[in-house]
Amino acid sequence: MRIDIITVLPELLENFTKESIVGRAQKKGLVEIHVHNLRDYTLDKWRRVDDYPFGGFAGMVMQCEPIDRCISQLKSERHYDEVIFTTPDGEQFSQPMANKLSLCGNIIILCGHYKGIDYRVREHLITKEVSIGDYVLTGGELAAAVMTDAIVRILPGAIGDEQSALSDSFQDNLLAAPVYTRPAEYKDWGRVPDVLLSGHEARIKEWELQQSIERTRRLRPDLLRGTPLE
Ligand code: 6GU
Repeated sequence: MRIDIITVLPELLENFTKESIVGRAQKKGLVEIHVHNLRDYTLDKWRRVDDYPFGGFAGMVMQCEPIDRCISQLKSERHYDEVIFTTPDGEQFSQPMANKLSLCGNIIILCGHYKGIDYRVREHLITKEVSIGDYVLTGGELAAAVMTDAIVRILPGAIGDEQSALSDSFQDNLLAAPVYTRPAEYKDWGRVPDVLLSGHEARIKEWELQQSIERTRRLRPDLLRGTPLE
């Protein structure tokens, strides 16, 4: 898989893509992440990529030309399954969307900024508009990082234990069960549940499922609406 991220703040994303599971997935050859500085694609001698909005509204608007030049260049090199724009008025990002995007060959993520982008870009170049939640960020870079992280970590082989991505909270619409590690007793904070120390695999699985259901009912009953567990 290949993810191309277009941004006016490449420094914000460069470290993120090198670190942790995303960094390791790249070294393993599971994904290539390329960060492009939008300013490298403007013909403006001041390297400006935004301008005042027609109509006299407040704020600045990202111009068509640098975005068009950058995306056209990428598209001339390979096929892209999606050209995503990060925007608070987009479709809400979710685990099913991450799952679907992780099956793509190549995607572009264009990070929104300022008051927005010239609407013609959205009509002519963008195939999918995505928000990561109902709050406003100063730019789309953190949203692009969130999406990239969620997509890359479920690529087969990205996480050491293949099982563990599938047993995540949300992967089956249930929150994950609590986990513990050594020591089995710490201060007076209570013991790790006996069943986890029993070595009885079937009983442990049963406990894990019961915990998941109980925590989901208590913390996120909305996830169970319309299911037999409601
Ligand atoms: Cl994708 N962008 C911005 N600027 N704010 C957001 C967002 C995206 N998702 C939630 N808030």
